[in-house]
Amino acid sequence: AFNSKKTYGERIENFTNIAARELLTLMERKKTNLSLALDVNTKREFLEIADKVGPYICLLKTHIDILVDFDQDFIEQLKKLQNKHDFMIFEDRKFADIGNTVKHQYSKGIYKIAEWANITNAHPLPGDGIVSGLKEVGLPLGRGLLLLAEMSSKGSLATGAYTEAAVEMARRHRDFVIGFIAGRKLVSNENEDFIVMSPGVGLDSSKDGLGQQYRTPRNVILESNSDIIIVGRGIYESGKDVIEEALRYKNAGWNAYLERLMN
Ligand code: 6AU
Repeated sequence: AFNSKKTYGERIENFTNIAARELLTLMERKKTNLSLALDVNTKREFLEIADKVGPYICLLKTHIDILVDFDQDFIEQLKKLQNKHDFMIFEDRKFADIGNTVKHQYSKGIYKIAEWANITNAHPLPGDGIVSGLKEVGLPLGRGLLLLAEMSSKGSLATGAYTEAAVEMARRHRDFVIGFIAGRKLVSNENEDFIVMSPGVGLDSSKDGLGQQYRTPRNVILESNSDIIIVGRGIYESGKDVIEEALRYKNAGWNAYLERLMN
């Protein structure tokens, strides 16, 4: 069967990368394909929402550089929540420089991303060197990388030949590149598997005022064969209870997946 017809659990064997195997195992165990994009600016808000939503997600997505009060204590608190709720961490760093520079950005500075983020992402724009640089740091630590093959925003330049080149780049680094940020499954060869994560998911609005475009979990998972829905403001800025909203997205994402398996 094609990988979109296989369960998350059945796909573990398609990967050698530790982070990919761990993620698929966790999704199967916790029955969730929901990733929370927690784009808030204070430690207090972040940790409070992460503690509430933690039980319903497979992956907590961070933008570590938007915290106004970041410190080492934040990382310790984050790790505590990770153990308490059993989720993985994805730092949405969108690396975009030459290999030597991203290596430093990934491992050093004040954030030391490689030390705590199971997964991070990069633009394929600079060429293979960006993957090689990140891999030197991340692979020995059991980390995984996603390439931004498409973007959810209006007018994105990541289309057509660029998207195809991203897939080719991923193929050359199968040990470290575990998948893509994209709106749909990009490879439908059953001998080849990549995990696709889709941002721009919302049930109540179709766009924000700054170019973001939203689609439903059903559209993303069932019709476009993506694997993980990334939801931010739809959960924590709806004005409603965050736990109820998280459950709503978790159920929508998981039901779309179950329907895909049965089709
Ligand atoms: O649900 P939202 O719109 O509140 O948040 C979407 C999240 C944000 C973006 O930085 C991120 O998803 N994102 C990405 C990622 C994950 O790489 C790529 C993209 O094309 N669009 C997008 O929104 O944290």
